[in-house]
Amino acid sequence: MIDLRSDTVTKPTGEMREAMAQAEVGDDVLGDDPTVIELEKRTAEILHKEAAVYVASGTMANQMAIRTHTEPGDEMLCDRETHSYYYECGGPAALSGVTMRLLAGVRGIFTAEDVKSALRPVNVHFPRTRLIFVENTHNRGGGSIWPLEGIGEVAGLAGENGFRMHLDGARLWNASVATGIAEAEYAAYFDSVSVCFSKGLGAPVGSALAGSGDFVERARRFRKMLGGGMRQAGIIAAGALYALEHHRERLAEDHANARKLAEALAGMGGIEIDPNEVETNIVFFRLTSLPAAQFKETLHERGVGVLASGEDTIRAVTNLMVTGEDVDRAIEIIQKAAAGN
Ligand code: TLP
Repeated sequence: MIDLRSDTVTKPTGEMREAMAQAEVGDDVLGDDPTVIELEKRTAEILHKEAAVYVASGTMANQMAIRTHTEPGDEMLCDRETHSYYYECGGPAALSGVTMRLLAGVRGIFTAEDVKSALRPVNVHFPRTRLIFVENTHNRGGGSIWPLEGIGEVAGLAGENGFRMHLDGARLWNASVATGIAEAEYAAYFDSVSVCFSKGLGAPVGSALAGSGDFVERARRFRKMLGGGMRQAGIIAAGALYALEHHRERLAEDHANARKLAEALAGMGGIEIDPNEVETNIVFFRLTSLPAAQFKETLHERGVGVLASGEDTIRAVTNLMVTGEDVDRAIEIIQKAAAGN
């Protein structure tokens, strides 16, 4: 199976398993798991933040950030396709009592002008806008990368209006490798940043939420409240630490594979895609004559895993388990299926 459903499907490598087997552990809720401490320290260092907390998932990191920044009744501004709105089970409403004001970004990227048009005058009727939420790279935007300048402009407005800024950086690693802009340069504009170890980096479990010391201390309480206090978590943190140190630079291979796939798809009948929009490891394409659900099934039967992300849209994500030769093979299989053979 050439599994392009997501970059979450990766399995730990031999070296990663070895690091996990050898990991020193303790009780992380009591604060003495040395491997978790090391992972949190290293993550904070890379992002140039005071502190970080290791959590079970990207969803948990985002939800903890929203809960920590807001009070019930507050409003957050985000793109209409953002992961926290689209795929987190209504978490902001359920867990934080927060409403989401959706901005019409382009491929997940909104502008300071979009934020300006959502500003409210101070008035007793209105919810308090508290948080601006950015996703970089943007999943449903097709792995799109936010321009640093645009982030700066949005952050400038946030500063003027007393809004907090959160970055869903599940794939911030991909943005940095693709642009050469360090993770910390992006992170500098945000009060909090979530990053995932279990996507492109290939670790089996976990994400981190980083920010100021006070912010992370408060977020830790919400992690406990949500049942996310893990005990000998060093076992999984060791996999994350290994991935953090060894798998960031290789994301360039995933990007090259995604680009190769996109360019081949662009030449196929029955498929619409602009390969220039493929900036990192996520490839979305549209089928002009076949339903996506059926196309996905056909590919699955022939050994290629993809996701149907809409009636006529397919998502393919390159990852650690997929080689250049796998992509060549996937291209052949997709071409046949798209031609109805
Ligand atoms: N994305 C998953 C699915 O949930 C769609 C995927 O296969 O791409 N932020 C972003 C930008 C994400 O893409 C994801 C996961 C998360 C947060 C949540 O991470 P987890 O799955 O660890 O909760």
